[in-house]
Amino acid sequence: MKGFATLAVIAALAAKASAHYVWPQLIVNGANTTSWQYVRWVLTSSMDSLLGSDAFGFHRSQSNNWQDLNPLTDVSSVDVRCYDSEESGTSSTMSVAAGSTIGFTVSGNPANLYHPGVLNVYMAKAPDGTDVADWDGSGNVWFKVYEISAVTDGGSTITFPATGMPQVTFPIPSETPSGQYLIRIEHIALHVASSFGGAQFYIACGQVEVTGGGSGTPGPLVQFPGEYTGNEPGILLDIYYPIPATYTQPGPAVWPAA
Ligand SMILES: *[C@@H]1O[C@H](CO)[C@@H](O)[C@H](O)[C@H]1NC(C)=O
Ligand SMILES: [Cu+2]
Repeated sequence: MKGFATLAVIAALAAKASAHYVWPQLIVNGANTTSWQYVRWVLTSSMDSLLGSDAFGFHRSQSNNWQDLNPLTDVSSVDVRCYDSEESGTSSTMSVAAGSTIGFTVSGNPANLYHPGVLNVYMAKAPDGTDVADWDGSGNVWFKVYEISAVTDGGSTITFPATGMPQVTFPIPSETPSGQYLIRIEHIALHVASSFGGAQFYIACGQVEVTGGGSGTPGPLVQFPGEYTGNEPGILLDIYYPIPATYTQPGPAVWPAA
């Protein structure tokens, strides 16, 4: 009996897993690093709600993470920060030079950002004296360093340039002060975003130590949860009909201003 139930659950989860994606690898100096080495493990909430958090002995193991690629849909949850509340919430920290290009790879089936949506990358500096590995990213600490928005033309078409990307790369601003940071990437999939809570957030946080940094003052600073309510015009919208005439990217302006 128990075996049958377990098999049914595994089958259901396998079917679900085919629909989504995660961000397992930091890309540094043009090379993909080991999965989940510098990126914090992401949540396994559907497994937990179906089975209870201790249902499987391997619950906290790597294989479990790969079977649940589900997005976050509740932007008021603390998991909107790094989506890591049920895992260890930490990883190793990778050294990156200010001004260099880094990135995240996409894993899933298929392994690309195949949902239409927009992308943001935020950073947050660990408080002085705190190892980023021990820090949860709380407080008014996050600034945006990169975004890929939607392209509109007054209502004839809307396109999403992030769609289909197997990896996303972006520069660490050279003005970024040296120190340890969380770097948070999010793809906001908008294919079912016309009702509240329909937008799908694919989130992960890497841990980096910025070296050779500058003397900029990053901002504006925002907090997660808090920055999004779910009612923003760029989060709660129908992308199909009528075709939006304009699109408003969620979150603050990119730092530093171009
Ligand atoms: C890094 O991973 C991405 C995503 O899987 C892949 O598209 C890319 O080819 C990989 N790059 C290298 C250098 O292996
Ligand atoms: Cu999906």
